[in-house]
Amino acid sequence: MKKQAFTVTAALPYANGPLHLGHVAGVYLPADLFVRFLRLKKDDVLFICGSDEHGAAITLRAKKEGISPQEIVDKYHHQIQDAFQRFGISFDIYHRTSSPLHHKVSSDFFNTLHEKNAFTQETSMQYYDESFHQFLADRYITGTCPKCQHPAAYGDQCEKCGSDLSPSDLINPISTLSGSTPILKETSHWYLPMNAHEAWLTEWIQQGKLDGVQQHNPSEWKNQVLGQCMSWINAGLKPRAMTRDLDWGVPVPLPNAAGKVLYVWLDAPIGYISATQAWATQHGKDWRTYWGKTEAVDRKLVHFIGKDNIVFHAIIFPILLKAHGDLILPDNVPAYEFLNLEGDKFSTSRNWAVWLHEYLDAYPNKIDELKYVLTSIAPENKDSEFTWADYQVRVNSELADILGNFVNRTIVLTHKYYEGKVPEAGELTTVELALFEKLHAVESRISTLMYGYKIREAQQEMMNIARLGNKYLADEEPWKKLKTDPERVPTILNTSLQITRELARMAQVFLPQTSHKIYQMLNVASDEWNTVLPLIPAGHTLNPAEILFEKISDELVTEEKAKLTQTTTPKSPYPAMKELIQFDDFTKMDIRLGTVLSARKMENADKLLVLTVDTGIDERTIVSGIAQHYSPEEITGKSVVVLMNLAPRKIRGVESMGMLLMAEDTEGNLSALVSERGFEGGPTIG
Ligand code: B3M
Ligand code: ZN
Repeated sequence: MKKQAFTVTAALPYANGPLHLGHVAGVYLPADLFVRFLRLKKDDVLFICGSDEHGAAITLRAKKEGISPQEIVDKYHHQIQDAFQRFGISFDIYHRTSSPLHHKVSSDFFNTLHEKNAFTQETSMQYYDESFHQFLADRYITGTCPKCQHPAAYGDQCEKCGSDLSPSDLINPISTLSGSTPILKETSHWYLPMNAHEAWLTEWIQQGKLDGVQQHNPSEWKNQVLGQCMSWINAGLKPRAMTRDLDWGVPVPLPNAAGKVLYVWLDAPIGYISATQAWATQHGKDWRTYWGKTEAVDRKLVHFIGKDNIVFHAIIFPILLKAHGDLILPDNVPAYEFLNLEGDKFSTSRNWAVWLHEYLDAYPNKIDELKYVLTSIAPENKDSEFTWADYQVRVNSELADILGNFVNRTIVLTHKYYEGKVPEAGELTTVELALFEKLHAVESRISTLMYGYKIREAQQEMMNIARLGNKYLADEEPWKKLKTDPERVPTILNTSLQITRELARMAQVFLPQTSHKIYQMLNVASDEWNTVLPLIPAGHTLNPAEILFEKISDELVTEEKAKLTQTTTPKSPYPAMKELIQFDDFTKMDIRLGTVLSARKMENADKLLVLTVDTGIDERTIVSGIAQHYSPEEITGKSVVVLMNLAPRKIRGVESMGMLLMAEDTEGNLSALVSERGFEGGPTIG
């Protein structure tokens, strides 16, 4: 039989924000457990990930934070990488798509496809923002959804009704750059004629065959993945643009393509290949080993992703891989549904999230607790929900009361009765023999479940080992038998210690730190999977017992829930900051110092003063709403900051030319930005 080997990828997170528990539960943790299992099985495996640093997801975030796209990706790449590392996600490499290597690999990939005539070039009319001289990516256009009338749908999707849209579907489109109505302008792009690939895709997805040769077993694919793929294909695949007019991304490596970059969903999956190349170079290996099959090795490509990425990994990327040639297509695409949080969707903009890095900061010693809970509720086949109360129950009544309790009793009793030395087992009874048989069955069930991506159930099987152990101790009651049947006690504890060792072996996949602690208590080195579990010899000395899991307090639950509500309904006395403006917006303002020559109250208006201000270039009238903060006498003679070029406006019949700049405190008191120094000739301070 061919040896099987794996190249496992986890979706490249956009480097546009931190990771939350939804990302972790629905991609990275299951991928990591799968890989840890394969490594323990001594399968050949490479685990690939990295930051996705291109596309509108990045440029929009940069616009929002008022910094450059490069600064955005640098900031979040490092934050994400650090959180993965602290949480113990064991990628072989965490690469990034802004790297020169990735730019080269994806350009070469594009060129290969271009040379093979995999693309067609087409012109079309696309929305263009005239004031920004820019074609608008789908996400830069908002408008009314044609299906549900939601007024703030995006050019690619309506987040209210979930419809996939294209910008031309939107009613009253608006550019988010300028707020104005974009015009349609001709542009030319390279398209992937997906329609031309329907026939082989159908055979490949439904039967797992490529050119008649069996590649994978479709019955191992999740129903949702098969279902989504077939509904795309049945609806008819359309040509899809693989390039964009954008100034951020991998430039299209062809003449006459200035200002055009590769579509992010073209370059991002190629990121798996460039990351492999980076790793291979570092380790003196040939990257092709991980992307090809040989006579001897059946290499399986596995993509762990969220359900919103299915079409890209199960349809578009396979078309690209096949068109390129000499590369394997995915063997499976385990896609996860979504995790919700305390009854609501995770939302970055509403800050309705538990952020991974914040959890790690607060609970650096509760990493396995989080892994356990997230795996228990992993959204494998349907959406699921994280709540802090459920977290508490699972840690306290499962990890602490079952697993922790069993290991602790076993070690503590051995210390108490035998000074920490493993007692010699007497003759095993049918109870022990049945128990060992069950252990063996659990081990092989875990193996089957893991190879079938049923990671949640596999973890439950590991817990069943602890349950078996607890029941064994409760049934046998060594603390009573010490008096009634002392001959049996060494056998019971010896057996419990062997169960503990099996638990530690399986926990290497699910609870690595806990496994490490148990091995330490047992004072033995960690075990491989593919061998019969070695027995701990009689007379072997154990280390002292250590508590594996502390109980989660009610206070922790209350505090964490409070944190969620606090950040969504700010108690701050300050109003939220207004939307960011660009430097260009700011420089349009002509701001100067002026001197108030005279001031009077506006008749019949409590709030208004009519001022005559010397601006250096003129004397002008300004009506200002500061009467409740300054009397005419107080303000006369003061230097004030004047916004000079605000369009004139008639206020109660008096034409006001410009505006005084004021600052407002939390009580609503205004103070003029009065200069300490006298006015000398109206310098521009803007
Ligand atoms: N960054 C989308 C996402 O995070 C995208 C995945 C790329 S995988 C090649 O959902
Ligand atoms: Zn809609």
